[in-house]
Amino acid sequence: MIRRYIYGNPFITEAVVKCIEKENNALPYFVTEKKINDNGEEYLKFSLNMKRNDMIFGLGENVGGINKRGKEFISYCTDESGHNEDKRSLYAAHNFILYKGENNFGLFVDTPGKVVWDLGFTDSNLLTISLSDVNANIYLIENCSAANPCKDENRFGNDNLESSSEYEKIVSEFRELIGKSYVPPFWALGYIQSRWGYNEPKDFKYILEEYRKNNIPIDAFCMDIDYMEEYEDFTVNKKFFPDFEGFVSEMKNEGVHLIPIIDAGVKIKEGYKTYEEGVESEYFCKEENGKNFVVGVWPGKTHMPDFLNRKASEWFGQSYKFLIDKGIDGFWNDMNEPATFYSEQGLKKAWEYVLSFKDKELDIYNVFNLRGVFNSVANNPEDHKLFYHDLTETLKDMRKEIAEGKATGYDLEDIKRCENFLEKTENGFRVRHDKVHNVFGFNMTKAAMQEFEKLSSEKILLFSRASYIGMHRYGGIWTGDNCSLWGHLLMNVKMMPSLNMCGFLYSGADTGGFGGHCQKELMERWIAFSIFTPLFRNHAAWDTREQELFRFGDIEEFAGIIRLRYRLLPYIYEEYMKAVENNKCLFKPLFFEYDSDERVYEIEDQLLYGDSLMITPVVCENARGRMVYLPEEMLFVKFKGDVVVENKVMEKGDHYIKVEVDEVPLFIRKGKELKLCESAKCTKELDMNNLTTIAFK
Ligand code: MIG
Repeated sequence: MIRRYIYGNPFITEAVVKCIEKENNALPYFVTEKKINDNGEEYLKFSLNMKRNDMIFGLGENVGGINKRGKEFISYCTDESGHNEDKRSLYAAHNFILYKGENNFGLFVDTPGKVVWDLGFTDSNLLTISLSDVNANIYLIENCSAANPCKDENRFGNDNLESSSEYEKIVSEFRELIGKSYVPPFWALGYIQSRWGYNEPKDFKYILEEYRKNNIPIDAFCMDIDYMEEYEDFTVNKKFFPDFEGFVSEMKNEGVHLIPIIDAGVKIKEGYKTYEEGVESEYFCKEENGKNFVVGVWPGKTHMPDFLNRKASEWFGQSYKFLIDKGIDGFWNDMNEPATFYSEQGLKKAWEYVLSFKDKELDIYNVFNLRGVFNSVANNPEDHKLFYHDLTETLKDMRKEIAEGKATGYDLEDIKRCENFLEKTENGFRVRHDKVHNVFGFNMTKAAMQEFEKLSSEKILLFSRASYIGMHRYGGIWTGDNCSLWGHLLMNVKMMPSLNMCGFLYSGADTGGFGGHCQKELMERWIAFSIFTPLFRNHAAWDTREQELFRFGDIEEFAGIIRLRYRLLPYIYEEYMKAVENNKCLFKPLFFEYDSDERVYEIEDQLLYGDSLMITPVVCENARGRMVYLPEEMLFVKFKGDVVVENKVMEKGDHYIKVEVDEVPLFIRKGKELKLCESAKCTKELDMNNLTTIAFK
């Protein structure tokens, strides 16, 4: 059952697709207080006393474990390249937790501003959730054991939903509230090669040739900012790509798709189409005085499209047409937290500060302050108070949708509350960016996907860096600038179920690590995990060791693992679709199924994958095997590359399994099966009708 608690005048984030009636009783479990912050403004704080063994799961894209108790997290979309264990914010704001206590429940805090989740960090037995103001929709999901809401007439109707644990039911009910997850085109489940620094056709062609020569399947390349003209969105560098269309179709004939990047900021340059259109129609975010806000990003000075303004969104979404017309059928949206290198105001202040110390003797504090000045100019939250979003047209459109019976997730009362939250202007409504920061990237991606549906009859691939719950309906996410670290492989493993709980099924990390120099063994272990993530992309920064799969020697070892991914695609696709249709997770913690086994709550490096499998990736350096815990008897299947080399029933309990660097272990659950096809050089050439089955009857 879902209950909705309305506090103050919440902004309509469009995270939910069902309009739940207002609950008049107080939110149970939590003490609710109004507090005053340092600026004298009111905010809401919810507190709950935790028992020693209570656990907290969820929060999507964040560092830390599957159980996040003990840490503090801040939902505030941030361009964060150091994904250390102590980082409190990454690129997303996924305000959903699954609480395991005396009463299990799900809680979704739907508010577009900053939210601080103190999960027993300040006081180990106290959970507090602090909002940045007094306005939010809070959804409590509990008592889901009776009627499962997700009994869908779906074409994969072989699910036994009655056997789901309460955790799974809570998550499913939440997922039903926020709407079905995005389904990418099938080719997007293939292997994607990427690197910041592929400049021209010959770079891509050379890599493709190596992949083909070495029998490594591949379906797509990402194109990073290098393909553009001076980092201008919706342009192509003519020097490098004199015949871009020809190149796109040449690659497509090879079964390879190109996925260009689109950045949020639009370069300020006379004569540049997107800039001029945006200025002309007033589609950019404005300062308080009405001047277009200027922010430095890749292209130099830019304006930020006002993605919260539906008119501006439509325009920006339509701008992708330039590339779609050239045969492009996939995109990744970057820098949409939004990431900022500097604001003019911030830069000015920084210089003033620095110059004030010129020729003076520095004490130790000043030395540190000075060193930090230019670092803090980038992605400075203070800049978020300098610009505004115009909601006038958006609200008109929402009212129209309600009148036409097309609105989901909000009614007239919600609109009125939202209008009260906003600042009234002469012609309508506006809001300062910091108050709605977390839905910026969401709206960029929504804008694109909504227009893609008009622009193309084909399904288009889209994934984004920043996100908010609700965005999972419009595209996938990659988890940003990780590093070539063993710890980041483990983080990838632990993050997948949390992302799935929040609806993000088409997701994955930069395999091999974005920053840093990847070593051979790390890459092998990483691809052996990423073959299970729907978004499977090898991506790296320009200044790191080249990490395409033929760069490490022993190429056949890499090739075999990628071919296994392709062999698994019938299973991956079917389980993905089942997860979408039934609002379930593809990656599940073990306790989602084996909830009565106390042991499994501690296990975070083994995951259930779809209905049939348990996966047990090797995430440790120099390991030639690992310990696994089997909550029941299972069939152990070990692949060397894409060939089965071991296949035996193992009983419940602890085992050590040997796993060489070119091997992939998995377990088939009792009464379940795994369907495999033969591998091919790309998804287009897979024969999905000729399947081999490995079953554990
Ligand atoms: O400031 O486009 O996360 O994947 O390669 C860096 C260059 C901007 C950040 C993305 C990364 C991408 C990079 N971008």
